[in-house]
Amino acid sequence: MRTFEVTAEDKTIEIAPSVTFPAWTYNGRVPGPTLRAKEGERIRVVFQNNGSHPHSMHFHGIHAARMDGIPGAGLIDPGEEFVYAFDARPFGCHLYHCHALPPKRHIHKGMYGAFVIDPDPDRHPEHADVARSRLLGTLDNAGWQELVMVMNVFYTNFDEENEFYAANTIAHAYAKIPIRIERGKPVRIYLVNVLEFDRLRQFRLLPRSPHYSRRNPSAPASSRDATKARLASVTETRRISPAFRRMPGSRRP
Ligand SMILES: [Cu+2]
Repeated sequence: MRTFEVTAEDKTIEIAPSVTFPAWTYNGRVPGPTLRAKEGERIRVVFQNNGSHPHSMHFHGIHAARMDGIPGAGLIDPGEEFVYAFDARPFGCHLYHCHALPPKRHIHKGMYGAFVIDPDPDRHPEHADVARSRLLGTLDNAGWQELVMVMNVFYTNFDEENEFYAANTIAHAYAKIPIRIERGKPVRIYLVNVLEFDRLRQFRLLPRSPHYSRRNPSAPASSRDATKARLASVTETRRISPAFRRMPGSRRP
């Protein structure tokens, strides 16, 4: 059993230097905390609404209808608490978000986050080594560099057209301060796109060097592999795990 505590609260956040945004948040941050569990593990999410509006948590994945976080099933008023309980499945990189009406508004205000379910190696004997590499807490997983990136967007002038595009909220932050990764150690990125109003956006890796490959991260990639891995397109509210070593049979429901 794994328990998470999540509180909804109104909070003004900074989305670019000196640009503030009146957000609705999970745990005071946008995106909300990344919730991670092992496939099949029982999850309890104790959700407290300290915000000014009704809110919920709607998890992508499989669970009972009464745990769906929609009106009548876990959508709660300010001051209330609800406990979502379900088994983590299927494994993969998922999204959770508020499903109060209209969801578009609640998502734009900042109510979303990544929900990662690691595969259980015992359930995937034919891919146990790859599953172990994805399972947090294993030695195999410790050999990876893992990043969570939530691609998000904000409009700040009420026109419902996006002005600030970001990964993890702060516009251009990684352009100014690149993410440092260790050479020779494989990288796995959990990428979630919660873009509103625009349909398509691309995620690009722009390395100069051939140090990565989708098939074997320790081998130099062919230029064809590199091109394929470099450009992954994700559509609105889709999520992918463009790990440079993908798990065969990885399910993306
Ligand atoms: Cu909400």
